[in-house]
Amino acid sequence: MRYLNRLALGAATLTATAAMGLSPVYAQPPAAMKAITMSSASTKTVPYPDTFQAPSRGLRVATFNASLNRANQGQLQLDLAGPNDAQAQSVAEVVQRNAPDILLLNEFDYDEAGNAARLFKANYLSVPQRGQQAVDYPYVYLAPSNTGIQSGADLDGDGIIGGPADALGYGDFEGQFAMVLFSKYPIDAANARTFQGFLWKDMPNSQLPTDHYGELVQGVLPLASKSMWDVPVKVGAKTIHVIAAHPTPPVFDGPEKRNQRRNHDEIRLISDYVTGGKNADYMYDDKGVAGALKPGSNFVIMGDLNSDVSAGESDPAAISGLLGNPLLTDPAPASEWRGAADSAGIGRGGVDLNTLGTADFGRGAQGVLRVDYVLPSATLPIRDAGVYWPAPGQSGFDLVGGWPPSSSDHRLVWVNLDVPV
Ligand SMILES: [Ca+2]
Repeated sequence: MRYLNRLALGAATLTATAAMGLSPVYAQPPAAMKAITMSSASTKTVPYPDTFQAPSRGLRVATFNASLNRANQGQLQLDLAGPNDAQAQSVAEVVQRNAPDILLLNEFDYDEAGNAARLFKANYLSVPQRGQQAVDYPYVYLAPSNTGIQSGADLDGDGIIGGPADALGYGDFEGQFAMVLFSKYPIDAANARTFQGFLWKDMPNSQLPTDHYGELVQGVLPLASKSMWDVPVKVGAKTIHVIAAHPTPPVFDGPEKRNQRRNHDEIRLISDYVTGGKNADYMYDDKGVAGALKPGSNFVIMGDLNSDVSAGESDPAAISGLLGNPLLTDPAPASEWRGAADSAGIGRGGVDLNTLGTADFGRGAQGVLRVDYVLPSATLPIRDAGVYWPAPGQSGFDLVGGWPPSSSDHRLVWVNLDVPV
């Protein structure tokens, strides 16, 4: 998530960089910062494979916050209309090197026709990036997001109505920071469920800040900052439910802690959904169907959950509860590079050497946190898991090193499941 970077840029800068065809977020970093980044190569290096095309890996599922969001509606489609967007190339190369069978991308701007997803497939994933093998995903799922939909109320309490922080989910336009699911296996879209419209006030014992949000606001405010999906994927004889979400970052709060609380409850919704039973009877999907996932279902929770159990500004209770849910397995994937925390420099508030880290928010921010998760149900045996975070000197480092990295501030997280394919 690059709110900080984007907010730090003035409108004039945005306009100028847009006119040059550059994404402002990916403008070249100051040389000094780059030098500091590159000088951290003293970290130990370990062998890192060029590719994960192992023949006996089982089913690979992965989540990746790809930062393929843009400042203006339609810009992502323009950027992807040709094959030369440098950031999209880097993202595609990360995907190709890991070659997941089922892939969730967070922060992928939504358009109803799915043009951006189609263009990303045709012009990037289908094109070998620097010698990698192309990847093909015949099945794609996308759905609307609450981001950028104006609430008509002053949600952030700054005395002004309008702007990204007054939208139902933070965003400059409808569908910014949305998500998309790619799959090599058939997606049962007819039986997919979405929870975009579920109202926060309808969660029992929620953390909804009722002092901050009046009754009128409570009547329209959804819990999901984007959405929560249950997308069934048919893999051989099995149906695996991909539970996808991207809870709001627990930052940019006032004393009411509205975002921290929403993040907590968005994660709790996921845990309640896969747990089911009486405690989950409260939830209803966008078709009006009540209730949670059927007990005994195979599922994989995927997404940037914006919460680390041990660092950052989230309330760790929800993520701790989710990771401890006995119905799922936390594979706790680590990156091979123990020095991953050094990629953006120093000053990371006690989370040096966070080997479970999946995102680097940089110096002066929150440093390296574990926020991206792939959590399979206990019914699905796990072979192995990892975070794609090559070290300096290793193949692929230039995709994730430097500041900002050429691909994303997040890393791809993968899990290999022992599922017949
Ligand atoms: Ca406002």
